[in-house]
Amino acid sequence: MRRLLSGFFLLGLLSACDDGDIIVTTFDFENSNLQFCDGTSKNVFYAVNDNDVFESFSVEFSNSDFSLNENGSIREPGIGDTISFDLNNSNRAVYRIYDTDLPSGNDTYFCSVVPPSSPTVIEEWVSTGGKVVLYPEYNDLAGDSDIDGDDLSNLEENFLEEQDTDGDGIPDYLDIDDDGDNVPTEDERIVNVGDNVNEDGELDTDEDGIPNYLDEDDDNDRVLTRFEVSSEDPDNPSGFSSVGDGTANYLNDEQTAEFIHDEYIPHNITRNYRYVLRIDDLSMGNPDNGETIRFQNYNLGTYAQGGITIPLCPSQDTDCGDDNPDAPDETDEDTN
Ligand SMILES: [Ca+2]
Ligand SMILES: [Ca+2]
Ligand SMILES: [Ca+2]
Ligand SMILES: [Ca+2]
Repeated sequence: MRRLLSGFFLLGLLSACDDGDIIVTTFDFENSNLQFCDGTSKNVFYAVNDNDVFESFSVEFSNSDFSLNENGSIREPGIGDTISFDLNNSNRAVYRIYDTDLPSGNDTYFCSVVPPSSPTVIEEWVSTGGKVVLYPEYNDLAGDSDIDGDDLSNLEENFLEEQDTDGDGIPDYLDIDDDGDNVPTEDERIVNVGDNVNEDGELDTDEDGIPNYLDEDDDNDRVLTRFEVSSEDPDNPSGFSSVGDGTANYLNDEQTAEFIHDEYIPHNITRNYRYVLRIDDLSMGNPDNGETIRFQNYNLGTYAQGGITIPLCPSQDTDCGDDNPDAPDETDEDTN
């Protein structure tokens, strides 16, 4: 095991300073995909390597912000919120080498009050100083991602320019209803046999070149699609049809009945993000031999979370956020 450890040191060794300490700026666990568990007395981010050497690197800490909710996610992301804490007696980073691989279900090993007796730890390094910095960032900003699920990629919705067709403060790449007419973009892109399309092949009922999903008056009858509704169902243009063939009024320029209202369909979306974990000025000590390793900025890796609901409100919808009907709130007093 001594040989293994020496090799491990040499890999990351860039320079050595003069008073016995070794300074390294890379490490085998950097940029790992992290796992997370919350035990009764601590939370743990960790990474495991079961290839040539059976080893792990973990960060144990107590912080009430980091407990899993019933959905298995950490908490509402606060993009831009950096969380940091010092490594000390209760918050610590631990590097271990084992005699064999860890059992499946690593959470048990890292988060149990009494860890399993196997595998045996044959080498252990514990932090003697450092500052953990955790920051969340979105993980879905690639050009070919489709954050709002309307089948148009971020790039196709001009996400770099933050295009906002309906001016509701929600850029198109995050907006499930890009023209604000209460018909979801996803639905306004369904082309059936016989439908009019524009030169891009997009549904364009009134053939003005503007696809329905970006057209606030889809049939060009001078009544906005969002108002071609019934008073019983004011936020659903698709549900209002007054002729026998089932065509909704908003797609029929001979029907101009309107109902003025200020209803908006829910705009919440789900997003993927990740926590990036970095440790500044990390020093790791080996109690067995008194050796110390130092790292200036140790980028341990990222912990990814997907499918997190992000509440969004069109700026014109003044009621939005007060009584979200999708929120499980049993105390919500709804007068309807
Ligand atoms: Ca969109
Ligand atoms: Ca729409
Ligand atoms: Ca059109
Ligand atoms: Ca219309």
